[in-house]
Amino acid sequence: MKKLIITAAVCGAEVTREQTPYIPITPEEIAQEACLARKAGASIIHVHVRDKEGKPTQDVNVFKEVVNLIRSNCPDVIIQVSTGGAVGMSAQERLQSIYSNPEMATLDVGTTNFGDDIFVNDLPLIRLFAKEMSEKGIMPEFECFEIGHIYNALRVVKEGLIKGHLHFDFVLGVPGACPADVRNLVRMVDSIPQDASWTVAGVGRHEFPMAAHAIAMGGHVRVGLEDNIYLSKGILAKSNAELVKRAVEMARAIGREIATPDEAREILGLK
Ligand code: KMH
Ligand code: ZN
Repeated sequence: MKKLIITAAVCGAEVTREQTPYIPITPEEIAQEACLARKAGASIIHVHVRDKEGKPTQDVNVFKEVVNLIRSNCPDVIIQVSTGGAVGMSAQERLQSIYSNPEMATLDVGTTNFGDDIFVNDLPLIRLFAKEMSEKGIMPEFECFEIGHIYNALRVVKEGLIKGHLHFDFVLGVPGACPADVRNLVRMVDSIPQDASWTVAGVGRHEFPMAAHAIAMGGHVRVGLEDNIYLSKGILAKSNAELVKRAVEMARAIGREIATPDEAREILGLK
């Protein structure tokens, strides 16, 4: 099995200070959490940013500030910015993050129910994001909330908008979207090309059960406060690093080694 790539989704758009005091909000806090997560074993940091009031923003200047802070404090980590932003943002607003010079960006490849809301990712938006990322040499990670989303990704690949190695993230357990169930995961893994790589992000209490399946199946893992704020039932994680450390321990327990950022670059075909 290849070494395990751990992505830390350190902040997200939805989690509030009321839910957990440990969610990083300012650029300094986000960068600090990113670097501690790197030290704990993460090789990719999935980055969202917040405005001064703690609300989600896709402001390119805030992204640049966070990207620069992460690069100066932990230069080797792979930075993956979110183009998902938050529900209700326009496509142009969401796309701003890719102008902060990241190596990777998420590309949400389908519309989905997202709790009480609808997270809109129609094909024209997907094509626009794919084209812009390709032009800038940014590697997309295809965010799939449903199995059908995989086929949207494969469609834009067929249309020539994305070239090179393909990497998917199966986000399972979002209320209203595909449940976090091992049978769903297996079906999704079977639906991507054989030479593609994949990771799984289990939402809420599904974070570690999904990680366990992925570690055993040869996939990769995303953890972090964006997806789950608990270390165990009723116990808040005090940092992203604690969640990363748990994933590292799970992998080591079954003999799977952890990828460094450079090893992750190799696996993902990143230059
Ligand atoms: N905040 C969600 C609506 C992504 O980062 O690309 C979208 C999201 C996915 O988090
Ligand atoms: Zn995200």
